[in-house]
Amino acid sequence: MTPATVKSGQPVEFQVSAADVNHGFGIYDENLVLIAQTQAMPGYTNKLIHTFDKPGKFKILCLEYCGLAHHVMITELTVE
Ligand SMILES: [Cu+2]
Repeated sequence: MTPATVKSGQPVEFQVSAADVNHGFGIYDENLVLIAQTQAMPGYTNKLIHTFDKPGKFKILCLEYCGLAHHVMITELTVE
């Protein structure tokens, strides 16, 4: 994900696509509560606009079972 750091209080546009099969793109707060989500689909770019109201570390997890590596589809977003 580029960039991996965004600012709080400003809308962030996520452009989400996939290179192989359908995936889910879920953003979770520090308590692992889902706060925003969209689908990641091959050949299509979904736009998700979210404004983070506070700084912190957020997790991005795949929301749709996509294959054997589904459980390792995780990354972190820093909100300053
Ligand atoms: Cu998955």
